[in-house]
Amino acid sequence: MSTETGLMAELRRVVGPRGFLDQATDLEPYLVDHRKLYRGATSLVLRPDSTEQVSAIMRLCNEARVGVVPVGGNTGYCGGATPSEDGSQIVLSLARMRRIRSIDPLNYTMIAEAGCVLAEVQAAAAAVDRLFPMSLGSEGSCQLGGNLSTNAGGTAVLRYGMMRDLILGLEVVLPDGRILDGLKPLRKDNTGYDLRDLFIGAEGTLGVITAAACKLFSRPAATVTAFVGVTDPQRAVALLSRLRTFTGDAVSTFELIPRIALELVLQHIGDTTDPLDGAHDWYVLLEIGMGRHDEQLRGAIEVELAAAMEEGQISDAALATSETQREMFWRLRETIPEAQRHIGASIKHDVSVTTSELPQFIIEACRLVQAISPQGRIVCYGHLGDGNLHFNISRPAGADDESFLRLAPNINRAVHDLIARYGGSISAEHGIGRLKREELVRYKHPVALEVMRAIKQALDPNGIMNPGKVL
Ligand code: 2HG
Ligand code: ZN
Repeated sequence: MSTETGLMAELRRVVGPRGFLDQATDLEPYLVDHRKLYRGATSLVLRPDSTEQVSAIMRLCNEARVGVVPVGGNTGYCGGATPSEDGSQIVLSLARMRRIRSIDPLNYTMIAEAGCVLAEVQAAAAAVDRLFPMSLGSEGSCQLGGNLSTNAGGTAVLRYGMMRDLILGLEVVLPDGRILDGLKPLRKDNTGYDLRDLFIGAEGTLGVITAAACKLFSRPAATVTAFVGVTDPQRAVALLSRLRTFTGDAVSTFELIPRIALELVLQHIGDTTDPLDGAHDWYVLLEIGMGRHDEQLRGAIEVELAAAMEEGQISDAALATSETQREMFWRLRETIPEAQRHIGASIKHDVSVTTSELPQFIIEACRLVQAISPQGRIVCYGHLGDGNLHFNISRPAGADDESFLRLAPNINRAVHDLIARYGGSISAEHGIGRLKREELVRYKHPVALEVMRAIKQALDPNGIMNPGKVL
Protein backbone atom coordinates (compact mmCIF):
# COMPACT_ATOMS: atom_id res chain seq x y z
CA MET A 1 0.00 0.00 0.00
CA SER A 2 2.33 2.75 -1.20
CA THR A 3 -0.28 5.53 -1.03
CA GLU A 4 -1.60 4.13 2.23
CA THR A 5 -1.94 7.34 4.21
CA GLY A 6 -3.82 9.21 1.51
CA LEU A 7 -5.97 6.19 0.68
CA MET A 8 -6.77 5.53 4.33
CA ALA A 9 -7.89 9.11 4.82
CA GLU A 10 -10.12 8.99 1.76
CA LEU A 11 -11.64 5.66 2.77
CA ARG A 12 -12.35 7.01 6.24
CA ARG A 13 -14.15 9.94 4.66
CA VAL A 14 -16.27 7.59 2.53
CA VAL A 15 -17.53 5.31 5.30
CA GLY A 16 -17.34 7.59 8.35
CA PRO A 17 -16.07 6.52 11.78
CA ARG A 18 -18.67 3.73 12.25
CA GLY A 19 -17.59 2.02 9.08
CA PHE A 20 -13.84 2.26 9.63
CA LEU A 21 -12.16 -0.34 11.84
CA ASP A 22 -8.39 -0.14 12.28
CA GLN A 23 -7.89 -1.16 15.91
CA ALA A 24 -6.31 -4.58 16.45
CA THR A 25 -9.13 -5.89 18.65
CA ASP A 26 -11.77 -4.87 16.07
CA LEU A 27 -9.81 -6.46 13.23
CA GLU A 28 -9.25 -9.78 14.97
CA PRO A 29 -12.57 -11.51 14.09
CA TYR A 30 -11.88 -10.95 10.38
CA LEU A 31 -8.48 -12.58 10.34
CA VAL A 32 -9.37 -16.22 10.85
CA ASP A 33 -11.75 -18.36 8.78
CA HIS A 34 -14.55 -20.45 10.26
CA ARG A 35 -12.57 -23.70 10.17
CA LYS A 36 -9.41 -21.99 11.46
CA LEU A 37 -7.45 -23.17 8.44
CA TYR A 38 -6.08 -19.71 7.64
CA ARG A 39 -4.90 -16.73 9.59
CA GLY A 40 -4.55 -13.58 7.52
CA ALA A 41 -3.55 -10.02 8.35
CA THR A 42 -5.02 -6.63 7.55
CA SER A 43 -4.81 -3.11 8.83
CA LEU A 44 -8.33 -2.13 7.82
CA VAL A 45 -11.89 -3.44 7.80
CA LEU A 46 -14.46 -1.26 6.09
CA ARG A 47 -18.16 -1.51 6.89
CA PRO A 48 -20.04 0.62 4.34
CA ASP A 49 -23.77 1.13 4.75
CA SER A 50 -24.80 1.86 1.16
CA THR A 51 -24.11 0.75 -2.38
CA GLU A 52 -22.73 4.20 -3.13
CA GLN A 53 -20.17 3.80 -0.37
CA VAL A 54 -19.16 0.37 -1.71
CA SER A 55 -18.79 1.96 -5.14
CA ALA A 56 -16.55 4.74 -3.80
CA ILE A 57 -14.43 2.21 -1.89
CA MET A 58 -13.91 0.07 -4.96
CA ARG A 59 -13.00 3.04 -7.15
CA LEU A 60 -10.39 4.19 -4.64
CA CYS A 61 -8.93 0.72 -4.10
CA ASN A 62 -8.83 0.06 -7.83
CA GLU A 63 -6.93 3.29 -8.44
CA ALA A 64 -4.51 2.42 -5.63
CA ARG A 65 -4.31 -1.26 -6.75
CA VAL A 66 -5.21 -2.47 -3.26
CA GLY A 67 -6.82 -5.88 -2.91
CA VAL A 68 -10.32 -6.05 -1.39
CA VAL A 69 -11.68 -9.12 0.39
CA PRO A 70 -15.49 -9.11 0.81
CA VAL A 71 -16.80 -10.89 3.89
CA GLY A 72 -20.29 -11.88 4.98
CA GLY A 73 -20.96 -13.97 8.10
CA ASN A 74 -17.53 -15.63 7.82
CA THR A 75 -19.01 -19.13 7.99
CA GLY A 76 -17.45 -20.43 4.75
CA TYR A 77 -15.47 -23.65 4.63
CA CYS A 78 -12.75 -22.81 2.12
CA GLY A 79 -11.10 -19.66 3.44
CA GLY A 80 -12.70 -17.52 0.73
CA ALA A 81 -13.21 -14.49 2.99
CA THR A 82 -9.87 -14.39 4.82
CA PRO A 83 -7.28 -11.79 3.79
CA SER A 84 -3.76 -12.82 2.77
CA GLU A 85 -0.98 -13.13 5.35
CA ASP A 86 1.03 -10.17 4.04
CA GLY A 87 -1.46 -7.61 5.35
CA SER A 88 -1.77 -5.87 1.98
CA GLN A 89 -5.53 -6.42 1.53
CA ILE A 90 -8.52 -4.55 2.89
CA VAL A 91 -11.52 -6.44 4.26
CA LEU A 92 -14.96 -5.24 3.17
CA SER A 93 -17.81 -6.28 5.47
CA LEU A 94 -21.36 -5.85 4.18
CA ALA A 95 -22.86 -6.38 7.65
CA ARG A 96 -24.34 -2.88 7.87
CA MET A 97 -26.19 -3.25 4.59
CA ARG A 98 -29.06 -5.28 5.97
CA ARG A 99 -32.23 -3.65 4.69
CA ILE A 100 -35.10 -5.51 3.13
CA ARG A 101 -35.69 -2.97 0.40
CA SER A 102 -39.05 -4.31 -0.77
CA ILE A 103 -41.30 -7.35 -0.74
CA ASP A 104 -43.95 -8.16 -3.34
CA PRO A 105 -46.01 -11.13 -2.14
CA LEU A 106 -48.07 -11.20 -5.34
CA ASN A 107 -44.96 -11.41 -7.46
CA TYR A 108 -43.37 -13.79 -4.94
CA THR A 109 -40.21 -11.69 -4.74
CA MET A 110 -38.16 -9.72 -2.25
CA ILE A 111 -35.28 -7.32 -2.68
CA ALA A 112 -32.79 -7.64 0.14
CA GLU A 113 -29.33 -6.26 0.82
CA ALA A 114 -26.28 -8.47 0.94
CA GLY A 115 -25.62 -7.99 4.65
CA CYS A 116 -29.01 -9.41 5.71
CA VAL A 117 -28.54 -12.48 7.86
CA LEU A 118 -30.18 -15.44 6.12
CA ALA A 119 -32.60 -15.98 9.03
CA GLU A 120 -33.76 -12.35 8.64
CA VAL A 121 -34.52 -12.96 4.98
CA GLN A 122 -36.47 -16.10 5.89
CA ALA A 123 -38.37 -14.17 8.57
CA ALA A 124 -39.20 -11.28 6.25
CA ALA A 125 -40.67 -13.74 3.77
CA ALA A 126 -42.64 -15.55 6.50
CA ALA A 127 -44.08 -12.22 7.68
CA VAL A 128 -45.95 -11.96 4.36
CA ASP A 129 -46.84 -15.66 4.35
CA ARG A 130 -44.12 -16.59 1.90
CA LEU A 131 -41.13 -18.89 2.02
CA PHE A 132 -37.51 -18.14 1.24
CA PRO A 133 -36.36 -21.74 1.16
CA MET A 134 -32.57 -21.46 1.48
CA SER A 135 -31.81 -23.23 4.73
CA LEU A 136 -28.51 -24.26 6.26
CA GLY A 137 -26.84 -24.86 9.61
CA SER A 138 -25.34 -21.37 9.87
CA GLU A 139 -28.52 -19.49 8.88
CA GLY A 140 -28.48 -17.53 12.15
CA SER A 141 -25.23 -15.79 11.22
CA CYS A 142 -24.41 -16.28 7.52
CA GLN A 143 -25.34 -13.42 5.20
CA LEU A 144 -27.22 -13.27 1.94
CA GLY A 145 -24.18 -11.86 0.12
CA GLY A 146 -22.02 -14.77 1.29
CA ASN A 147 -24.72 -17.26 0.36
CA LEU A 148 -24.81 -15.73 -3.10
CA SER A 149 -21.08 -15.45 -3.53
CA THR A 150 -20.57 -19.10 -2.61
CA ASN A 151 -23.77 -20.29 -4.31
CA ALA A 152 -24.81 -21.93 -1.04
CA GLY A 153 -26.63 -25.25 -0.98
CA GLY A 154 -28.01 -26.52 2.31
CA THR A 155 -30.88 -28.83 3.13
CA ALA A 156 -33.68 -27.84 0.74
CA VAL A 157 -31.83 -27.93 -2.58
CA LEU A 158 -33.60 -31.08 -3.62
CA ARG A 159 -36.84 -29.18 -4.01
CA TYR A 160 -35.90 -25.52 -4.36
CA GLY A 161 -32.40 -25.53 -5.83
CA MET A 162 -29.19 -23.82 -4.81
CA MET A 163 -28.79 -20.10 -4.29
CA ARG A 164 -28.36 -19.63 -8.02
CA ASP A 165 -31.88 -20.96 -8.54
CA LEU A 166 -33.39 -18.62 -5.98
CA ILE A 167 -32.29 -15.33 -7.46
CA LEU A 168 -33.79 -13.21 -10.22
CA GLY A 169 -31.43 -10.26 -10.29
CA LEU A 170 -28.45 -8.69 -8.58
CA GLU A 171 -26.98 -5.33 -7.79
CA VAL A 172 -23.20 -5.59 -8.03
CA VAL A 173 -20.38 -3.11 -7.60
CA LEU A 174 -17.67 -3.86 -10.14
CA PRO A 175 -13.98 -3.74 -9.25
CA ASP A 176 -13.65 -0.25 -10.78
CA GLY A 177 -16.57 1.07 -8.74
CA ARG A 178 -19.26 1.03 -11.43
CA ILE A 179 -22.66 -0.16 -10.20
CA LEU A 180 -24.24 -2.93 -12.25
CA ASP A 181 -27.93 -2.55 -11.50
CA GLY A 182 -29.61 -5.81 -12.43
CA LEU A 183 -32.13 -5.85 -9.61
CA LYS A 184 -35.18 -6.63 -11.72
CA PRO A 185 -37.55 -9.02 -9.97
CA LEU A 186 -38.54 -10.54 -13.32
CA ARG A 187 -38.93 -14.22 -14.06
CA LYS A 188 -38.41 -13.67 -17.75
CA ASP A 189 -35.75 -11.37 -19.17
CA ASN A 190 -34.11 -12.84 -22.22
CA THR A 191 -31.87 -9.97 -23.18
CA GLY A 192 -28.42 -11.35 -23.78
CA TYR A 193 -25.78 -12.86 -21.52
CA ASP A 194 -26.87 -13.79 -18.03
CA LEU A 195 -24.61 -11.51 -16.02
CA ARG A 196 -26.24 -12.42 -12.72
CA ASP A 197 -24.91 -15.95 -12.87
CA LEU A 198 -21.37 -14.70 -13.30
CA PHE A 199 -21.32 -13.22 -9.82
CA ILE A 200 -23.17 -16.01 -8.03
CA GLY A 201 -20.55 -18.53 -6.93
CA ALA A 202 -17.67 -16.21 -7.92
CA GLU A 203 -16.69 -15.85 -4.25
CA GLY A 204 -16.17 -12.13 -4.55
CA THR A 205 -13.53 -12.41 -7.29
CA LEU A 206 -15.49 -10.46 -9.92
CA GLY A 207 -17.29 -7.79 -7.93
CA VAL A 208 -19.17 -7.08 -4.72
CA ILE A 209 -22.80 -8.20 -4.57
CA THR A 210 -24.70 -5.53 -2.66
CA ALA A 211 -28.35 -6.59 -3.08
CA ALA A 212 -30.45 -9.33 -4.66
CA ALA A 213 -33.95 -9.87 -6.00
CA CYS A 214 -34.91 -13.16 -4.34
CA LYS A 215 -37.58 -15.64 -5.41
CA LEU A 216 -40.20 -16.50 -2.82
CA PHE A 217 -42.46 -19.54 -2.62
CA SER A 218 -45.70 -20.54 -0.93
CA ARG A 219 -45.28 -21.83 2.57
CA PRO A 220 -46.28 -25.49 2.82
CA ALA A 221 -49.48 -25.76 4.84
CA ALA A 222 -48.43 -29.11 6.24
CA THR A 223 -45.00 -30.59 6.85
CA VAL A 224 -44.06 -34.13 7.72
CA THR A 225 -40.62 -34.77 9.16
CA ALA A 226 -39.44 -38.35 9.46
CA PHE A 227 -36.37 -40.12 10.78
CA VAL A 228 -35.90 -43.42 9.00
CA GLY A 229 -33.54 -46.35 9.55
CA VAL A 230 -32.19 -48.15 6.46
CA THR A 231 -29.65 -50.90 5.95
CA ASP A 232 -27.70 -49.22 3.15
CA PRO A 233 -27.54 -46.07 0.97
CA GLN A 234 -28.92 -48.03 -2.02
CA ARG A 235 -32.20 -48.48 -0.18
CA ALA A 236 -32.19 -44.82 0.80
CA VAL A 237 -31.91 -43.83 -2.86
CA ALA A 238 -34.82 -46.13 -3.73
CA LEU A 239 -36.89 -44.61 -0.91
CA LEU A 240 -36.21 -41.11 -2.18
CA SER A 241 -37.42 -41.99 -5.64
CA ARG A 242 -40.50 -43.67 -4.19
CA LEU A 243 -41.42 -40.64 -2.07
CA ARG A 244 -40.72 -38.16 -4.85
CA THR A 245 -43.16 -40.02 -7.05
CA PHE A 246 -45.68 -40.50 -4.27
CA THR A 247 -45.74 -36.82 -3.31
CA GLY A 248 -45.33 -35.30 -6.76
CA ASP A 249 -41.89 -33.94 -5.83
CA ALA A 250 -42.82 -32.46 -2.47
CA VAL A 251 -39.77 -33.94 -0.71
CA SER A 252 -37.72 -30.91 0.36
CA THR A 253 -35.09 -32.61 2.51
CA PHE A 254 -33.49 -36.03 2.20
CA GLU A 255 -30.36 -36.29 4.31
CA LEU A 256 -28.25 -39.41 4.70
CA ILE A 257 -26.74 -40.07 8.13
CA PRO A 258 -24.48 -43.00 9.08
CA ARG A 259 -24.77 -44.67 12.47
CA ILE A 260 -21.42 -43.26 13.62
CA ALA A 261 -22.64 -39.68 13.04
CA LEU A 262 -25.80 -40.30 15.05
CA GLU A 263 -23.74 -41.80 17.86
CA LEU A 264 -21.41 -38.78 17.90
CA VAL A 265 -24.36 -36.41 18.12
CA LEU A 266 -26.09 -38.40 20.87
CA GLN A 267 -22.83 -38.45 22.81
CA HIS A 268 -21.72 -34.84 22.40
CA ILE A 269 -24.80 -32.70 21.78
CA GLY A 270 -27.39 -31.93 24.44
CA ASP A 271 -31.15 -32.47 24.10
CA THR A 272 -30.85 -35.32 21.65
CA THR A 273 -32.28 -38.82 21.75
CA ASP A 274 -32.39 -41.62 19.21
CA PRO A 275 -35.88 -41.52 17.66
CA LEU A 276 -35.75 -45.23 16.77
CA ASP A 277 -35.46 -48.43 18.76
CA GLY A 278 -32.42 -50.48 17.93
CA ALA A 279 -29.38 -49.51 15.88
CA HIS A 280 -29.41 -49.09 12.12
CA ASP A 281 -26.38 -48.76 9.86
CA TRP A 282 -27.82 -45.75 8.08
CA TYR A 283 -30.54 -43.16 8.63
CA VAL A 284 -32.44 -40.65 6.55
CA LEU A 285 -33.87 -37.38 7.79
CA LEU A 286 -36.59 -36.42 5.39
CA GLU A 287 -39.12 -33.66 5.15
CA ILE A 288 -42.14 -33.35 2.93
CA GLY A 289 -44.20 -30.19 2.66
CA MET A 290 -47.51 -29.81 0.91
CA GLY A 291 -50.13 -27.14 0.53
CA ARG A 292 -53.20 -29.27 0.06
CA HIS A 293 -54.68 -32.30 1.78
CA ASP A 294 -52.67 -31.25 4.80
CA GLU A 295 -54.79 -33.20 7.28
CA GLN A 296 -54.26 -36.28 5.12
CA LEU A 297 -50.59 -35.78 4.39
CA ARG A 298 -49.34 -37.35 7.58
CA GLY A 299 -51.61 -40.37 7.29
CA ALA A 300 -50.64 -40.89 3.67
CA ILE A 301 -46.91 -40.73 4.41
CA GLU A 302 -47.37 -43.13 7.32
CA VAL A 303 -49.09 -45.64 5.06
CA GLU A 304 -46.41 -45.27 2.39
CA LEU A 305 -43.56 -45.72 4.88
CA ALA A 306 -45.32 -48.77 6.35
CA ALA A 307 -45.51 -50.26 2.85
CA ALA A 308 -41.81 -49.49 2.32
CA MET A 309 -41.07 -51.29 5.58
CA GLU A 310 -43.19 -54.27 4.60
CA GLU A 311 -41.17 -54.54 1.39
CA GLY A 312 -37.86 -54.36 3.23
CA GLN A 313 -36.92 -50.99 1.76
CA ILE A 314 -36.64 -49.39 5.19
CA SER A 315 -36.07 -50.90 8.63
CA ASP A 316 -37.92 -48.45 10.85
CA ALA A 317 -39.33 -44.93 10.83
CA ALA A 318 -40.51 -42.26 13.27
CA LEU A 319 -42.59 -39.23 12.32
CA ALA A 320 -42.17 -36.07 14.37
CA THR A 321 -45.33 -35.51 16.39
CA SER A 322 -44.60 -31.99 17.60
CA GLU A 323 -42.56 -28.96 16.64
CA THR A 324 -40.17 -29.74 19.50
CA GLN A 325 -39.61 -33.22 18.18
CA ARG A 326 -39.18 -31.92 14.66
CA GLU A 327 -36.49 -29.56 15.92
CA MET A 328 -34.79 -32.44 17.68
CA PHE A 329 -34.78 -34.53 14.47
CA TRP A 330 -33.16 -31.59 12.71
CA ARG A 331 -30.64 -31.17 15.49
CA LEU A 332 -29.56 -34.77 14.93
CA ARG A 333 -28.54 -33.77 11.43
CA GLU A 334 -27.40 -30.19 11.76
CA THR A 335 -25.03 -30.71 14.66
CA ILE A 336 -23.04 -33.48 12.97
CA PRO A 337 -20.18 -31.09 12.03
CA GLU A 338 -20.05 -29.83 15.63
CA ALA A 339 -20.21 -33.37 17.06
CA GLN A 340 -17.43 -34.45 14.73
CA ARG A 341 -15.19 -31.68 16.04
CA HIS A 342 -15.33 -33.36 19.47
CA ILE A 343 -13.31 -36.32 18.23
CA GLY A 344 -10.38 -34.41 16.83
CA ALA A 345 -9.09 -33.32 13.44
CA SER A 346 -10.93 -34.36 10.32
CA ILE A 347 -10.17 -34.45 6.63
CA LYS A 348 -13.21 -33.20 4.74
CA HIS A 349 -14.52 -33.62 1.22
CA ASP A 350 -17.59 -31.92 -0.20
CA VAL A 351 -18.27 -33.99 -3.27
CA SER A 352 -21.12 -34.78 -5.61
CA VAL A 353 -22.02 -37.54 -8.03
CA THR A 354 -25.36 -38.51 -9.51
CA THR A 355 -27.75 -39.66 -6.81
CA SER A 356 -28.03 -43.04 -8.53
CA GLU A 357 -24.26 -43.62 -8.35
CA LEU A 358 -23.85 -42.34 -4.82
CA PRO A 359 -24.13 -45.73 -3.02
CA GLN A 360 -21.41 -47.28 -5.18
CA PHE A 361 -19.23 -44.21 -4.73
CA ILE A 362 -19.46 -44.58 -0.95
CA ILE A 363 -18.33 -48.20 -1.13
CA GLU A 364 -15.34 -47.41 -3.35
CA ALA A 365 -14.32 -44.26 -1.48
CA CYS A 366 -14.40 -46.09 1.87
CA ARG A 367 -12.18 -48.80 0.42
CA LEU A 368 -9.63 -46.25 -0.84
CA VAL A 369 -9.55 -44.29 2.40
CA GLN A 370 -9.23 -47.41 4.54
CA ALA A 371 -6.19 -48.44 2.52
CA ILE A 372 -4.50 -45.16 3.52
CA SER A 373 -5.86 -44.82 7.06
CA PRO A 374 -7.20 -48.17 8.27
CA GLN A 375 -8.30 -46.75 11.63
CA GLY A 376 -9.59 -43.39 10.37
CA ARG A 377 -13.24 -42.93 11.29
CA ILE A 378 -15.29 -42.29 8.18
CA VAL A 379 -18.21 -39.97 8.92
CA CYS A 380 -19.85 -39.67 5.55
CA TYR A 381 -23.18 -37.91 5.49
CA GLY A 382 -25.04 -35.30 3.57
CA HIS A 383 -27.54 -34.22 1.04
CA LEU A 384 -28.36 -37.51 -0.62
CA GLY A 385 -31.19 -35.97 -2.58
CA ASP A 386 -28.62 -33.72 -4.28
CA GLY A 387 -25.98 -36.42 -4.73
CA ASN A 388 -23.84 -34.35 -2.34
CA LEU A 389 -21.80 -36.10 0.31
CA HIS A 390 -19.64 -34.70 3.06
CA PHE A 391 -17.13 -37.52 2.93
CA ASN A 392 -15.27 -36.70 6.12
CA ILE A 393 -12.68 -38.77 7.96
CA SER A 394 -11.93 -38.18 11.63
CA ARG A 395 -8.59 -39.13 13.05
CA PRO A 396 -8.33 -42.60 14.64
CA ALA A 397 -9.28 -42.73 18.31
CA GLY A 398 -6.18 -42.14 20.39
CA ALA A 399 -4.09 -40.81 17.47
CA ASP A 400 -2.81 -37.25 17.34
CA ASP A 401 -4.21 -34.63 15.00
CA GLU A 402 -0.93 -33.71 13.39
CA SER A 403 0.14 -37.13 12.21
CA PHE A 404 -3.37 -37.81 10.92
CA LEU A 405 -3.50 -34.53 8.99
CA ARG A 406 -0.26 -35.46 7.26
CA LEU A 407 -2.36 -38.04 5.40
CA ALA A 408 -4.63 -35.34 3.99
CA PRO A 409 -2.88 -34.91 0.61
CA ASN A 410 -3.00 -38.66 -0.05
CA ILE A 411 -6.59 -39.03 1.07
CA ASN A 412 -7.71 -35.94 -0.85
CA ARG A 413 -6.02 -37.27 -3.96
CA ALA A 414 -7.66 -40.70 -3.66
CA VAL A 415 -11.15 -39.30 -3.05
CA HIS A 416 -10.94 -36.57 -5.68
CA ASP A 417 -9.45 -38.86 -8.33
CA LEU A 418 -12.34 -41.23 -7.68
CA ILE A 419 -14.76 -38.32 -8.00
CA ALA A 420 -13.17 -37.45 -11.33
CA ARG A 421 -13.67 -41.01 -12.54
CA TYR A 422 -17.36 -40.65 -11.64
CA GLY A 423 -17.57 -37.33 -13.48
CA GLY A 424 -18.51 -35.74 -10.16
CA SER A 425 -17.56 -32.46 -8.49
CA ILE A 426 -14.79 -31.83 -5.95
CA SER A 427 -16.81 -28.99 -4.44
CA ALA A 428 -20.53 -29.53 -4.48
CA GLU A 429 -21.60 -26.67 -2.24
CA HIS A 430 -18.71 -25.17 -0.27
CA GLY A 431 -16.91 -23.44 -3.13
CA ILE A 432 -13.20 -23.17 -3.90
CA GLY A 433 -11.87 -20.23 -1.87
CA ARG A 434 -8.23 -20.76 -1.14
CA LEU A 435 -8.51 -24.33 0.03
CA LYS A 436 -9.32 -25.94 -3.31
CA ARG A 437 -7.57 -23.59 -5.72
CA GLU A 438 -4.98 -26.17 -6.74
CA GLU A 439 -7.59 -28.91 -6.87
CA LEU A 440 -9.62 -26.76 -9.26
CA VAL A 441 -6.67 -26.51 -11.63
CA ARG A 442 -6.26 -30.26 -11.52
CA TYR A 443 -9.88 -31.24 -12.02
CA LYS A 444 -11.68 -28.45 -13.88
CA HIS A 445 -11.81 -28.80 -17.64
CA PRO A 446 -8.93 -26.72 -19.09
CA VAL A 447 -11.19 -24.84 -21.46
CA ALA A 448 -13.52 -23.95 -18.59
CA LEU A 449 -10.51 -22.61 -16.68
CA GLU A 450 -9.44 -20.53 -19.69
CA VAL A 451 -12.92 -19.00 -19.93
CA MET A 452 -12.94 -18.30 -16.19
CA ARG A 453 -9.55 -16.55 -16.42
CA ALA A 454 -10.72 -14.51 -19.41
CA ILE A 455 -13.80 -13.34 -17.50
CA LYS A 456 -11.67 -12.45 -14.49
CA GLN A 457 -9.28 -10.47 -16.69
CA ALA A 458 -12.14 -8.63 -18.40
CA LEU A 459 -13.89 -7.57 -15.21
CA ASP A 460 -10.95 -7.16 -12.86
CA PRO A 461 -7.85 -6.37 -14.97
CA ASN A 462 -5.95 -5.09 -11.91
CA GLY A 463 -6.69 -8.22 -9.91
CA ILE A 464 -7.96 -6.40 -6.84
CA MET A 465 -11.12 -8.44 -6.17
CA ASN A 466 -10.49 -11.07 -3.53
CA PRO A 467 -7.01 -11.81 -4.89
CA GLY A 468 -5.76 -15.37 -4.55
CA LYS A 469 -9.19 -16.97 -4.28
CA VAL A 470 -10.77 -19.44 -6.72
CA LEU A 471 -8.25 -18.89 -9.56
C1 2HG B 1 -23.44 -29.60 6.34
O1 2HG B 1 -24.09 -30.08 5.42
C2 2HG B 1 -22.41 -28.58 6.02
O2 2HG B 1 -23.65 -29.88 7.52
C3 2HG B 1 -21.06 -28.86 6.67
O3 2HG B 1 -22.27 -28.40 4.65
C4 2HG B 1 -20.41 -30.11 6.22
O4 2HG B 1 -18.83 -30.01 8.03
C5 2HG B 1 -19.10 -30.46 6.92
O5 2HG B 1 -18.31 -31.23 6.35
ZN1 ZN C 1 -23.69 -29.56 3.52
